[in-house]
Amino acid sequence: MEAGMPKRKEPGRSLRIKVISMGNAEVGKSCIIKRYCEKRFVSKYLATIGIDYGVTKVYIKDREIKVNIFDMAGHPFFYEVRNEFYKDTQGVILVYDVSQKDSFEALDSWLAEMKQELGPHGNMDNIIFTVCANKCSKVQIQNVTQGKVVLLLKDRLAALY
Ligand SMILES: Nc1nc2c(ncn2[C@@H]2O[C@H](COP(=O)(O)OP(=O)(O)O)[C@@H](O)[C@H]2O)c(=O)[nH]1
Ligand SMILES: [Mg+2]
Repeated sequence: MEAGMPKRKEPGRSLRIKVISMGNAEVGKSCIIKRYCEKRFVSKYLATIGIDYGVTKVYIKDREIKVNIFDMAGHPFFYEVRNEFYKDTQGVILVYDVSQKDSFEALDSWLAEMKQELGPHGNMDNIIFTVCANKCSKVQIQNVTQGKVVLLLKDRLAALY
């Protein structure tokens, strides 16, 4: 290789992982994903139609990991589109808005939708779930306490799966 040429990645060393976002419409799913993948924040609300897509790369121990994020539309209308994207998921970002208690309580039904779409033989044991409390700038009207989040993670997730 010529001196000064950028080193090319070895083919086959790149891993891909699939992550999906779940949560009610307008809780901020698309903003979180755009911020993470494109380092920008969108203050205007642009409703996701069906599915949006974000991609970024991370490096773990020099190994390139391509993170493919499928950003689901939260509106019930898009159920038929969403249900195509649940399978082969390795990571889930569950998002709620700290100022909208309903959006926290809805996380259960998002998990139930996923479970239903994966069917009786779908295995959720190896999927990593992350709960993301968004719009913390509205923290003074926060309706969901940290204790409740712990309860959801410990009891409800364990009971469901
Ligand atoms: N105050 C505040 N607004 C936010 C935050 N994140 C997103 N938003 C706004 O909330 C609205 C909905 O965001 P969006 O990401 O499209 O929601 P989605 O429907 O869950 O994908 C947009 O107007 C965003 O600018 C946040 O952390 N704080
Ligand atoms: Mg969206």
